Amino acid sequence: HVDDALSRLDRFEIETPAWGYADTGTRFGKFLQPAAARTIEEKIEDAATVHAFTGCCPRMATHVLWDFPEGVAPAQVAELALQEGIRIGSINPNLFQDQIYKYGSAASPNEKAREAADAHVERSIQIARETGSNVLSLWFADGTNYPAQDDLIRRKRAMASALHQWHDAMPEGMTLLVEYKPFEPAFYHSDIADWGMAYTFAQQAGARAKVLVDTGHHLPGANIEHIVAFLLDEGMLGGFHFNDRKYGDDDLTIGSIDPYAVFRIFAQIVLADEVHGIDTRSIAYMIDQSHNLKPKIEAMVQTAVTAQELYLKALLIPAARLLEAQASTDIVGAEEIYREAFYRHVRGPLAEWRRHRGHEASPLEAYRTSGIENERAKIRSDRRAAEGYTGGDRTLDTGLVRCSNSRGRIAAT
Ligand code: PSV
Ligand code: MN
Repeated sequence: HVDDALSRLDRFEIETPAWGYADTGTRFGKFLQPAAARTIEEKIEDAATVHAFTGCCPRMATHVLWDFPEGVAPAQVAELALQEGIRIGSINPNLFQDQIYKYGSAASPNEKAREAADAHVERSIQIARETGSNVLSLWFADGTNYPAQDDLIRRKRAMASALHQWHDAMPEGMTLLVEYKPFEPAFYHSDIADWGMAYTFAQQAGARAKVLVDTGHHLPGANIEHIVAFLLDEGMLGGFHFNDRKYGDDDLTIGSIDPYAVFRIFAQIVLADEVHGIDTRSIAYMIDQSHNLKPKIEAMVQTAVTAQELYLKALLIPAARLLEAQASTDIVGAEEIYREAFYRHVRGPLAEWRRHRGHEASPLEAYRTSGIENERAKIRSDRRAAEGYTGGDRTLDTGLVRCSNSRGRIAAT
């Protein structure tokens, strides 16, 4: 059974986020790391390093505003990624940072804001075409902060109509992912607050729209694996943003707070496939973590490896035995099957499996002893100093520094 489970791990690819390699912070401040990436080239370099050490992170998600400032040719970015050994993954429009979005984007009462959102998403779709990406991933900061601030039904209709229009503007093979989040930055209502709203919007948008489950975007106590099972059976689970949370959406490392919850999510995916024959192959697994304090690459390697470990444990659940226990209402027996799989030692078999595939047996240890972090810190500090960059003044690195020609790679057109 272990070998069988391991062979299924081959198909488990995890996308890492470009924004997770840059300096980020909270709304109270941003603390810089000398090795953090600032340009798209540096982010690609880091994502490629994560893939080189783990062998399971072949794509990097990009954020349009931060990674494709006007003047940067998307095809060249895709080409550079290829040269480094990865591909450009999901394209994430930014519908929240510009002043025009003060009252929202697609649901804003301001027509100019809705038009800006349309134009930005159109451009994002074009970038997806040019980079060879087939996933357009939408997260909205849209919402209100005060009771009575706006008309909730008007906003709902405006959101639905925008999503429908954007869905239809996508080329054939592209998927639209609709992400939900209960609160923040909006603190009274969010226009897509939970999975039910994301599901409804996705259905109304069209056949290629699916729900994106960001594990950190649930109110305390929500049963995420139940949501996952429900969406799977409806054919509406588009993908995940992995992270963990303690209180609210806080970008903690997946499994760092509640690994058993992550295991239970993976268990639903494995059982949907094994017991119900549901096709789970097109689920997009993506990390959405911006680490303010952990070194970025280490955090990303640690996250990918943790996800592999927990997924493998779920793959080790003996589905037939579980079904038997469930059918005979042997509740304790059924739960013990979960627990046995969860407490299995998987690091040994995983190391062996990696070695066979020519990867590092222990990716995190290998990276930590590689000296890359220090080397990159030195190169990037010097580069920053030469460019007179100080940073630290904004809570989010917009990455709006134009990719420089001087390093001779991505030409600004
Ligand atoms: C903000 O909450 C967020 O973390 C969402 O989860 C998005 O997926 C991500 O930023 C990128 O826009
Ligand atoms: Mn997310």
